[in-house]
Amino acid sequence: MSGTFRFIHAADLHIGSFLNINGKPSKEVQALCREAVYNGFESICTTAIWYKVDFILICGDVYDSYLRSVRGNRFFINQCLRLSAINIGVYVIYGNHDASNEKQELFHMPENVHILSSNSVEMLEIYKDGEVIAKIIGKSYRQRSEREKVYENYLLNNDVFNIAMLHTTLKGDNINYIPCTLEELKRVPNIDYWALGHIHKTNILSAAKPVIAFPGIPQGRDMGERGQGGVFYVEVAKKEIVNMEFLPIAKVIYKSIEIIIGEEIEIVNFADLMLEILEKSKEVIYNISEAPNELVCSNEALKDEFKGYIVRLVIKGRTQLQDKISHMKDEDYKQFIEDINAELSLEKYFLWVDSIVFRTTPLMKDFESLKIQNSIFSDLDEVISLYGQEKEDRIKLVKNWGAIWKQQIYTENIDEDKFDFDDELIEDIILQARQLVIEKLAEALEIM
Ligand SMILES: [Mn+2]
Repeated sequence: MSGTFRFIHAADLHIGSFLNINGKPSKEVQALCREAVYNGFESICTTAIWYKVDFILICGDVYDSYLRSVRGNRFFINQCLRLSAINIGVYVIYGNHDASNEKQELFHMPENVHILSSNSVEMLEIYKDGEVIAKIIGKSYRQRSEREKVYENYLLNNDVFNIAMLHTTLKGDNINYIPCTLEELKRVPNIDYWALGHIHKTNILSAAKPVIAFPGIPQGRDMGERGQGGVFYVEVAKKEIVNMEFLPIAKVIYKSIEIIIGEEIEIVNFADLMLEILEKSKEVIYNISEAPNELVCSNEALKDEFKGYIVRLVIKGRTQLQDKISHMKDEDYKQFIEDINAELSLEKYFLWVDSIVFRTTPLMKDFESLKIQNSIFSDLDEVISLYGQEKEDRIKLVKNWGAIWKQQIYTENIDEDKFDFDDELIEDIILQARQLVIEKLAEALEIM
């Protein structure tokens, strides 16, 4: 059919970076962590060939650093050459991590690779069977930060399917990575598809015309980049999107697993705790084959390449072990994790426990009976309730914790000297503070 084509929308490859993992996993897992980001791009190209797409879009951060390594550059080119052999085009804008910075490419790019200019907005016409089927418009970053609202110059007429590429935080007040809002993008006329990059989490912000979407990072590299990574696959016929899917790419997934102890079986020692952890972890391993992906996908071929999970265990619940847990020495903590990982050695998929976060509380009289005994406990609950989600008091509370805390949700320009936080962590801190106050009060009032 005339005007029918398909493409893949990817972003944030970060070639040159590796997966963070604690402890000493097997050599195979270590090698996997070193290679996973490279493998991710290779899988994207294999997928493109498998799905016979016409072109691939890469919306910024091809490389992890603008000092593109020889290896990274070579790898990118070699993969693009595979696509060139069957006429698949590659359209790239550079982002903050690989801003062009007037630096020369280390090698010549193959003819199928088109890197959009960093000097001015560039528009390319895409031909198929001698006809223009689409236009692609965009601009590469010149520096590590770009504050110009480039998308205001994304001006196209309405004759074919128009794709706009943009590397942005999609926040009106962010001056480093092109300030813009969803509404501003929607106001740009005649754009059918906004191919965004920069945010490492998959997010479809507008599902109808214009589609506005972040594919996220294809292969997460730390606990901040949890969940299945992948790309979008889009089919267009007669200027309309007729199919859009998320295709998983990541071979290794970072995951947080919550385990609540003490509900069914009483945990009296660390051996009990370990058994409980092993049981829950194995459930995760054996469920992988059923549903490793949260989003719709039909990428059966790649499912077989899935390798495993790097997990953070969050242990919650009431336990008589609380005293021992809170006085656990660093070396005992490390040994405990090592023992768990030894027990979980390679199944069909690996599961590596990277860290354990204890959010347990001691066994004690239930809170309702404490409230009856002393009204101070009701007062405590009232105070705590002031800090519910996104209230002014809560914002004040976090401010009071000091400048050492900094929300770094975009995993860009991470400030290593600051504690990163999210809503989940705030909840945890409040919960623990509440618990501590209850314990101390009960102790002081001698009602334990
Ligand atoms: Mn990025």
